Amino acid sequence: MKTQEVVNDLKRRFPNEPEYLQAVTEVLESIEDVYNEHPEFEKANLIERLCISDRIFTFRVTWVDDKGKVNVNMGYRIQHSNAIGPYKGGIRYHSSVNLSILKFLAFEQTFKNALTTLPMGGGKGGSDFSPKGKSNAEVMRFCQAFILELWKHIGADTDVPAGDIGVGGREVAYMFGMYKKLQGEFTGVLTGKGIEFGGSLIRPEATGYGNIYFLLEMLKTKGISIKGKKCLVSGSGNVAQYTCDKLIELGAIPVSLSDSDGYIYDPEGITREKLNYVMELKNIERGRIREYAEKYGCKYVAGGRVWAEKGDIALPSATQNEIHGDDAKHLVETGCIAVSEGANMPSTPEAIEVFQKARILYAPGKAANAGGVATSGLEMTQNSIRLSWTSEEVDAKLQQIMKNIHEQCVKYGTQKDGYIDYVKGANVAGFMKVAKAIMAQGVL
Ligand code: NDP
Ligand code: 2IT
Repeated sequence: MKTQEVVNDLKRRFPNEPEYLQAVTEVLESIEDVYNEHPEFEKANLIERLCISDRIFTFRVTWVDDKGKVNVNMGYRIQHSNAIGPYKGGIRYHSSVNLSILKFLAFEQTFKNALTTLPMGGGKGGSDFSPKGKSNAEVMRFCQAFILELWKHIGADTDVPAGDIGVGGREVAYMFGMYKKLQGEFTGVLTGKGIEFGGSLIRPEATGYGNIYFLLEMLKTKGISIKGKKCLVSGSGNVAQYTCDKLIELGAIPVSLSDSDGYIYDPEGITREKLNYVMELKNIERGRIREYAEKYGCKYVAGGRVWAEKGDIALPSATQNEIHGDDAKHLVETGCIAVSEGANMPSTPEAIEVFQKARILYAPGKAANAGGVATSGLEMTQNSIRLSWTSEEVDAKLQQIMKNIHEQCVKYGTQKDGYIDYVKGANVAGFMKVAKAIMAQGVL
């Protein structure tokens, strides 16, 4: 297999899908050597079978807004691979959602889920519907209309969706309620459910906490403490909030947050009290991060990205391709020692190259943010055994899983000079597990 040949072929077949091609290229470049050591993989055409999703559902979602207007959005679910378990992955509601973005996410999810050590395949879904500015009733009607189409394709043992951008506890609950009504069964079909109806403790916190647990493992390889480190965090949603929460608990100093309108920079640090305000602002009032700057009198940059500031550690937690090559150069030049990705594919290939050339600690999302889906896996386990574990139990399992993912990265990614290439480590470890499962199950 030659990466460039495969990518050229995929480019010809999917010319308008840059994010998908970006994610595939990165994985193929990482695995090229190990793949070529296994001629049986090539014989089984494993590459095409891994890059092309099992199936993709595309549908129209029709819903009525508060003014009585009938609206139409696109709906999608990508069932990428169920080689190692039921399809599993979040649902994204954002105006930018298209097939390319969901295909990249479903592809990445497959390897990420393999890394968690839990039996979950890869999938992703979503819509170009934007919950921003919509009333609760509108969001509910949209979620119900979305599930009215999707319910026949999902199930606790077939495909288990969860949250992602624009889909949090509120949306999961509406979708779960509609699924339950249509199916006539109370099952663990979605994860990220409310605690009263089958959700897991620590699932809301899991992605942000997991990212910091992974970061701690990386820092440990260099004997560096997180205490007192200034941390640039982007986004201000679920992942960003619980990233800040854990940083504060550990004595680090989160100094920034952002949303799609701009960013705030608070050199004094985002304290627990300020974070509580952000949670209220974003999760209940559904306001803009600009309001933080107005309340606490700090800097707000409309349209800017937090990477223009200076920090010891960068924790991108908003969206794909939010760190460009120039941002990466600026971060490295101003003393950033570690980048750990809460978001999926937030660094462009140019940015990754800058981080790795500078030999700083750099963890790709599929390793560092796997704590979210891992805890979804733990929610599925609790649903299956009809029990609920305590926060301490779930948190301990999450910490163990993040440690284990770090170990897999070290095993497969350590270079001759001792530098740990976490991109290679994560991609090779995830790939080998999925590849072995596909090979064992025959040509399907
Ligand atoms: P939320 O919807 O809770 O928050 C997303 C945040 O990112 C918001 O502040 C949003 O701003 C900002 N954002 C979204 N899109 C853009 C954009 N195009 N440009 C600039 N800012 C943007 O989502 P999550 O916190 O759940 O997700 C954040 C990232 O983490 C995503 O990449 C997601 O795929 C990834 N992730 C999430 C997991 C989870 O468990 N939730 C698990 C693993 C990864 P605004 O409000 O203005 O839209
Ligand atoms: O990108 C991700 O891993 C998620 N959005 C979480 C998926 C899940 O099934 O919990």
